[in-house]
Amino acid sequence: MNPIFLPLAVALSVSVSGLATPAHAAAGHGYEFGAPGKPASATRSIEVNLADNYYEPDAISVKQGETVRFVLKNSSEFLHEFSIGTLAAHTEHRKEMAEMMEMGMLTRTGINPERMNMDHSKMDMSGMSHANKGKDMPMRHDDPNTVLLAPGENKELVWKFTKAMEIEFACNMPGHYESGMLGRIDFSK
Ligand SMILES: [Cu+2]
Repeated sequence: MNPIFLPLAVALSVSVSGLATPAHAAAGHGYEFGAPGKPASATRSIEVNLADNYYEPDAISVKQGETVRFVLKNSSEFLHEFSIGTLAAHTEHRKEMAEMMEMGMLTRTGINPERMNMDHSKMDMSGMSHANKGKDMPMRHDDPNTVLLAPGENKELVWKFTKAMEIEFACNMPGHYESGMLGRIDFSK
């Protein structure tokens, strides 16, 4: 297995015969501050606009125990991320995103499926027919605290905030966080 692929699999999983799943689990991706929420349990929606390179709003307030439905819209011309996490997790995730950019799996405007297929073929997928590659290995982004939005795209993320701690939402595309694409999450009583 390409050693570079392992962190990538965590951030931007591909369903490769379940390979991504054990890697994911082994990385111990529990979230101390919360968990993916059920849409039906959401008590509130928060709309967040993703722009170049900032969020509107750039701060939100949540209650401990609350499930929030984030309604996300990328109104810009570039690929952006909405990821909820600790500062340390975001720092790690930025390294993974930088690697994905270097490998051409991500570009400034989107995900590169051709490059993704190339990387699959390095992972003993050589026996599979080309047709199956496309069909059986759809790319999915299954880190449940993170979504990637292509230009113009709308997505939702439902999150249950279980523990008040220092977290933020952030875009870890190279250079974006550094230029201010992050948002504060405050816990209210
Ligand atoms: Cu961004």
